Formats: sequence, structure tokens, C-alpha cells
Amino acid sequence: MNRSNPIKHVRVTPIAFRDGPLLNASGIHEPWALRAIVELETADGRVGLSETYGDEPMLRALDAARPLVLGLSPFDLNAMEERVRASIRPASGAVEFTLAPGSHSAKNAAKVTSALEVAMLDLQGQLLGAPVVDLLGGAVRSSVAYSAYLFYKYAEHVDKPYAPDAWGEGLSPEQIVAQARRMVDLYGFQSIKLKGGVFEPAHEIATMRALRAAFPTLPLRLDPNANWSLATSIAAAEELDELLEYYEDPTPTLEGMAALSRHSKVPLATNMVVTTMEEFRANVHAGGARIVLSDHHYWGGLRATQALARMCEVFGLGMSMHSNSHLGISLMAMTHVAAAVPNIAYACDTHYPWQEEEVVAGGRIAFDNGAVAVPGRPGLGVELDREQLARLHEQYLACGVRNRNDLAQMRKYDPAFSGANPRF
Ligand code: GKR
Ligand code: MG
Repeated sequence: MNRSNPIKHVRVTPIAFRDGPLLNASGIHEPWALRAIVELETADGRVGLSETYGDEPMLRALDAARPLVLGLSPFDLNAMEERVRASIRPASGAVEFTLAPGSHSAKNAAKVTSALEVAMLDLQGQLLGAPVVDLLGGAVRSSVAYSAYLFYKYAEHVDKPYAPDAWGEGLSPEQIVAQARRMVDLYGFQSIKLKGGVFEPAHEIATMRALRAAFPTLPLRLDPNANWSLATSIAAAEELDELLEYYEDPTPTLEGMAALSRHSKVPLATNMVVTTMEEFRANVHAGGARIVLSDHHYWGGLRATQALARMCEVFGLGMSMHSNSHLGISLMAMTHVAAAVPNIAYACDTHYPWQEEEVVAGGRIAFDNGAVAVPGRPGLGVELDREQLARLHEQYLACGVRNRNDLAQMRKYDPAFSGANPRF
């Protein structure tokens, strides 16, 4: 093993940034989204970066991982993975959030591996003078396309912690079309996804029809996050068949998705029932989802995402990419890996347009025609803005949020909100 420039310091900084009152199947986003910024520093003072989940169980898992990576060379990815697999366990009593696989503590080892791997690849790239995409085999595209990610939303958070965002209310089909128009105008997106599972399916289908009328040529997706029963999803499929590029997680469980697939002309996609290789095997066996939404943060990193892509190719499945609220370091890691995966044939999801704050030097990352250019600079191609990091860490200390809880947040608006799933 190459020990000439070992990792000497591990820094994990939890941060909180403003997030809009976005509605989903579980409830509504809290005013603050959490992330953790991981820095690995080598003996010669280079710093490798990654960005991951910032909830308490994840912070504890990252803390437990510190000694596992100290002393390793940035090139010792396999040794790091082996150590993490042997030591990092699911957390007992962890708060889990069904919509977001990244909150599942069963994935602690994969999540920690990913956070360390990305920072180590960033270091490798800096040492070799090569962008991360080159360490993954080189770019098959020079930029990565993302989709406009629309949300039903309120104009303002219930407790008014800061001034309302610029997006306004988004509840009616007309308001969602206006939201899409603004997002497409600002970023140039060429595909549109709506987060559903919020209102009666008829309302959400009417919204999709309004989007189709307003954007006749752009591919559309709807993601009810398993909040529709199988019967509701089958009935909706008849209407959605002509509207959608893919039908994402309408109904719960692999069995439900497999049963639905026999009634849907458009392919089913998932980031809920295929989140591990075990689930991948079961899905292939059951014939459920035909498109897997990858996410390096919980699949075990960038190389694990490439392995997933190869599995999708072997079994004839399509591949797209999932996202939760995140900042620019994650966006860069997503962009490097998506540029290195030939069979990501769909625009990737990103919540990035909903975020206003940043930790990377130079501020927010630019989109051109809905795509992010793959940087040619060594490593991930981004550096920390330490003032912003300190400011967002202060926000973390002050905000009081320690685990994402969209259900409890929704009950501040509607104490009777059941959060039952599937609700429709
Ligand atoms: O942030 O509201 C949200 C999303 O619903 C998120 O939690 C999901 O994990 O974006 C995600 C998805 O595609 O299912
Ligand atoms: Mg989804």
C-alpha cells in the first residue's frame, strides 16, 4: 500500500441551509435541511472533500469511521471499504424517513463508504492532476443533464423563520406550470419531474396534463413516493400512459410495483424498492421497476454506482439518478459519476434549484441548457468557502433540527395530518 502521503486529519462539519416549504407524501420540508461536509487532509496538507447526510445517526457513524481512514493513503479505497464494512453498523433506534433511503441506518456502511470514497477520489485527482471522472474511466459526455424538479409548495413556512422564497405558492396546476416555466427559464432544463403523493391523484394527473400542454416536447415524470394504493396506481396508469417518460414509485413494495408493471405501458422507476443489491436481485426476479434511480450517497460511492450501472446493463434495466436536498459538493460528485456512466440515459434529479446557499468557493454552480459541465480541474474541481462553511455550521447549531421529520413539520400546519401511507 502507498503510505507516502497518508490521511492525517478527518473533519466533519454539520451544516444547515434554508429549504423551502416543499410538500411530499410524508408531509412538508422543514425550514432547514441538514448536510455534513467531510474533509480528509493528507500529510502534505491537501484536502479532499465530500458532502453527505447530516442527521444525528449519520454524524455518529462518521465519527466512528474517523480512525478507520487515518493513516490510509488516498489510494487505499479497498482497504477503507473493508474496514468500514467490518465496523460500521446500523444504528439502533435511529429515526428513519421512508421517502429518503439516505436516512435508513441499515445503509450506514454504504453511506460512510461513499462519504470517504468521494473525498479520497478528490485527493487522488489532486495528487494525479486528473479530474475524478478520469479516475472512473473517463467522460462519456462533457456535461450532465438534470431535470426540473417541481414540488407542490406553500408560499411560506408555518413559523416564518426567514423571508419567503422567490417561488411563491405552488398548489394548483396553473401555479405548478408557472413554477416549471420559471425553473426552465432559469436553468434551461429539458425534462420535468413533479413530486406527487400530496393531493388526490385526479389533481396530480390534472397537473401533469397542464404541464404537457405547456411543455409539449419535454419528457415528464411523476413521483408519488408510494402514496397511491395498487388499485389507484393501476387506474392512474391508464391516464398517465400517454403523458409520462417514466412512472416513479407510485405504489409501495416490490410486489406492488411488480403487479402494477403488468398494467402500465410506461416503465416504472424506483428509488424506494431498489436501494441495495439484494433488492436489485428481488426486483429482477419479480419484474417490477425497469429503471433504477441510483444515488452514490447511499449506494456506496461513485465506483459502486458504476457497478450498479453495469448490473442494470446486464439485466436490461434503465438507469437514472435520485436526489435529496444538497449543495455543490454533492452536485459535483453526481456530475463526475454520471459523466462516466454510459447508460444513464435520463436527465438526473437534483434538488439544487431549491437551495440558495452554498459552501463551495465561487458560489452556486451554473447550469447551461439544464446541464452541468464536467469540470476539467483536478479532483472534484471545487474548494470550500470557509466563511460560508462557518456560517452554515452556525445555522446548524442554532436551528434545532437534528433529524429530518417532514411528518412532525406537517402537523404544525395540520395537527390532524395522518401521514398514513398509502393515503390515496
Ligand atoms: O425531498 O421531499 C423530498 C423527496 O420526496 C425526497 O425525500 C425523495 O427521497 O426526492 C426523493 C425521491 O425521488 O423519492
Ligand atoms: Mg423518487
